[in-house]
Amino acid sequence: MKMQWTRLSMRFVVPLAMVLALGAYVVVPLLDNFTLRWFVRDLDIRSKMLATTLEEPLLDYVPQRAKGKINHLFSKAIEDERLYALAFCDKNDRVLYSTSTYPASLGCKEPGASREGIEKALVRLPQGPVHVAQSVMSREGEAFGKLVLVHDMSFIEHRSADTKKYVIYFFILLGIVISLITVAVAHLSWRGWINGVRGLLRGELLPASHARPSPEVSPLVGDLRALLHEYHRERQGHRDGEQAWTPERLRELLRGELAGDEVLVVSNREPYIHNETANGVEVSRPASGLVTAVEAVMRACSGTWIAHGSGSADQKVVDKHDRVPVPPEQPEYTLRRVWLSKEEEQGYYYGFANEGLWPLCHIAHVRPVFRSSDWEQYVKVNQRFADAVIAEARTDDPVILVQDYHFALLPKMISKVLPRATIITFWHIPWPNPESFGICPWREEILAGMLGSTILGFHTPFHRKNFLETVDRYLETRIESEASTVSHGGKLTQVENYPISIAWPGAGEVSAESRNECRINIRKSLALPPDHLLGIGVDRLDYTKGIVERFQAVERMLELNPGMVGKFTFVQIAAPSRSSLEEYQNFEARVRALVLRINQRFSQGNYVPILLKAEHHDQYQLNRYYRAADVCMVTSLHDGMNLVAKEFIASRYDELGVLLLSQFTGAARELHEALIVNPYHIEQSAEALYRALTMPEAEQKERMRSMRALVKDFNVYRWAGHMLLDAARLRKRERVMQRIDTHHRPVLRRVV
Ligand code: ADQ
Repeated sequence: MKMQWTRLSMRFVVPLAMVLALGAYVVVPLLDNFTLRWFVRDLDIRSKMLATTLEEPLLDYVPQRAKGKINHLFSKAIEDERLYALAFCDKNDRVLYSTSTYPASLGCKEPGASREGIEKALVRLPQGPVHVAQSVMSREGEAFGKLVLVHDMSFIEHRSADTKKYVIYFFILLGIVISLITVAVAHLSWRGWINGVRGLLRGELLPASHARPSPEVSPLVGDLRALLHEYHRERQGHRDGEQAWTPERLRELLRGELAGDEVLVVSNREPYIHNETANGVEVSRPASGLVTAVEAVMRACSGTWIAHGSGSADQKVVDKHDRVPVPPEQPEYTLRRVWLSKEEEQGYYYGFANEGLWPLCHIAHVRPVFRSSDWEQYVKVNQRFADAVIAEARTDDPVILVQDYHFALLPKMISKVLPRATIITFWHIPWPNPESFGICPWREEILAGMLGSTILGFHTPFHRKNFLETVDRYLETRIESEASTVSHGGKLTQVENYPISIAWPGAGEVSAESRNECRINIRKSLALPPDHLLGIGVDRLDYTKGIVERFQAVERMLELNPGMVGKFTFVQIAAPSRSSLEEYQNFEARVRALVLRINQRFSQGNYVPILLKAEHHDQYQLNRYYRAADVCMVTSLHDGMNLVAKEFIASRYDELGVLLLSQFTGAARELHEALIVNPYHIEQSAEALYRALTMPEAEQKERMRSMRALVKDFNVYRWAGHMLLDAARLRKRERVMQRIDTHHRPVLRRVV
């Protein structure tokens, strides 16, 4: 407080003192000098005029020695308040006639400077300062005397004193105004600076935004970013025992903390799909963020993955228990397939999950559709998967990882039969606010089903908070906000946020092609010159991914920067998804029509600005595109996390390339150095795209290096590790409680 006052008074007093000094020591003397000269000049003119007026009568009266007339003439003349005295001197400089006021000390001596036939001087007499002017008179060319005119100058001193006073007042006022402005400006810019730094520390400014930071914060951005990063790592290192998360560490954790415990995963999408093709049975990996993440965990911990067998050759390759070891090239875990009828798949998967829950949880302005028939299938299929899990479990307390919104009812169904099982449910998509969720006709059943979990995970604290508020609104529960637990029907559920990620090292790290080879080869395959600028987008063809908005941003960027036409191409790799739903068919048609329109608008010869590759690509191919690109655009309208953003970063071991990331993805909460955009704001995205394409390499490297360090540390093993560590902790506690219960209950009973 004291410091603030000192700073404030300094800002006020210093400018005030400076302005006053300027007024007193520079302006007032200058003004004094100026007014004096001005008045003297004025008196010179007056003297000359008076001398001319008096010359004629004097030429008559002096030769006549008409003393009376001369005295009368003089006394009439000095009635003018400024003319103080008059005298007439003869040729020999003797005073012949004078007014009584004429100071004897002046005599007839020559005054000072001569100008325009008049001699003049400023003289200080005891009575005050006077202006003395002498005008020589001649008759018929012969000088016969001179007239001495004495003007009173004390009025000049009075006026000068008055002027000085006003000037000082003016400067005091000016000083106060300037000081106040200085204080206000300093205060505002200080606040701006503080806000800038605060924003930076919260990850809102440059690192988190496509906007440039204010000039006063700019010099600090690099240092602050480095500092934040260091802090983030230190804090995490501290939490994780300063050990990096690797598949080995995850395995060790499973062996140590969950010694011998069985791990089961349940998801709708299977990690490997066997399909009949013209070349026989072929295996493929689905385009799914969930599969990408959980597969990495399953490889680390073995176990059994239970999923819907959706491939045309899936039944052909399983054993009599519907199991198949995977990955096919080097089996590490078991895939157990569950078969669904067309009707079940339609109602549970396409209907309730994807026409109901998916749009319900994503705010992408597509109306959810809820049908009772779909709900019935959803309940039925959840039960079928619960039965499959129970059948696969070799113990009564397995660790079960339930994946996503397809299985909201599963946790409760399993825990009824296996109450000692540790059920970790991870919700891969956002959780909406209570009002939005409230429109689901079976909201209570869904929430109660999920609360059958031991641990319930979301990507971000925001989704977790939304869930707790929803439960609070619609169910009779006890919520401990501090501990983030919900108690419902005698079961305690820990609700946490675990940001999902990708495996590290990513496929890009071990790829055979160098970055330059990727750049050249991909451009060659697209018939583009080697220096052509390339943007990349990789998504399922889903309306939540902001593909339309992305293309509109590309169009606007080309519109605003015609120099980019012919030099930049955007490649969209879009895996067809849920194509049997009308909403998705319409969406695909919209995307295709938009591409056609934009391409027609900007095409030049063979050049088109957007290349749409609406097909599935394997991870190896995706990585080649990521590494060949100058910019990757992730413009989801709403996304739980978004793994494409992290895959792009992982693939860029050259530390180049720019990530343009929607603020509505979970990833935006972590990847502060991406160019963050609001995908609904087309102008902003277009501007950010241009900025990405013209970003200097040094800045690209600085941003990419920082994001790579983060994704490396916050990888998928950490995601799974944290969930499993929490599970292990809860299991230990449960076991201790059970032991206490069995040993002490009889004692307690006896006591009672
Ligand atoms: P998704 O909605 O599927 O995941 P995302 O996280 O981006 O979204 O993952 C997509 C995955 O599919 C990526 O691994 C990507 O490489 C792959 N992919 C996309 N297009 C492909 C294509 N054409 N060919 C091949 N592969 C393709 C959901 C949630 C996300 C959340 C994940 C994980 O919607 O918010 O990040 O689960 O929890």
